[in-house]
Amino acid sequence: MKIYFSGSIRGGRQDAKLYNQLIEEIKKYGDVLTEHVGSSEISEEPSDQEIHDQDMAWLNEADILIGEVTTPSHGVGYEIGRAVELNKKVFCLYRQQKNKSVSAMINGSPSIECYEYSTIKEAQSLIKQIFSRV
Ligand code: 6IA
Repeated sequence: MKIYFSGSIRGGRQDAKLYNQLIEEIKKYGDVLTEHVGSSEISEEPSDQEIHDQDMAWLNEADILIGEVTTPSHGVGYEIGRAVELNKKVFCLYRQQKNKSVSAMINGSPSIECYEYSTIKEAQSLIKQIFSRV
């Protein structure tokens, strides 16, 4: 199983450690193609076009996309939309935030399953449920 994990980069890195914890959990179920999303250091960046083209190649290869969508990110939204068009299975996880809710275009899409969680334990349990069904 090839898994594309999406999480905010330029949209804000406040959840980077959490992404890393989620990726560690998701790795139990297959190969995560986008481990850098949970990386704590941003090393030398390739050009934007190289990033886009590489990520699209990985998305094409993936069986499933799992996004952590609490921190709004143009890139994550774009990847989710492209994944839906590619008929990939798409799951989004998010935490409840004050004065902020997940975009209706994500939460309202019949092609995307969204799940709220508040602790890493809950997220681990959701991930287990997701992979028991795909
Ligand atoms: O708009 P954003 O930057 O928040 O979009 C985040 C999403 O776009 C992630 O899910 C990634 O898949 C993708 N993305 C954005 N920037 C990069 C990137 N930069 N490398 C790979 N994918 C990216 C290089 C820095 C990296 C080493 C942390």
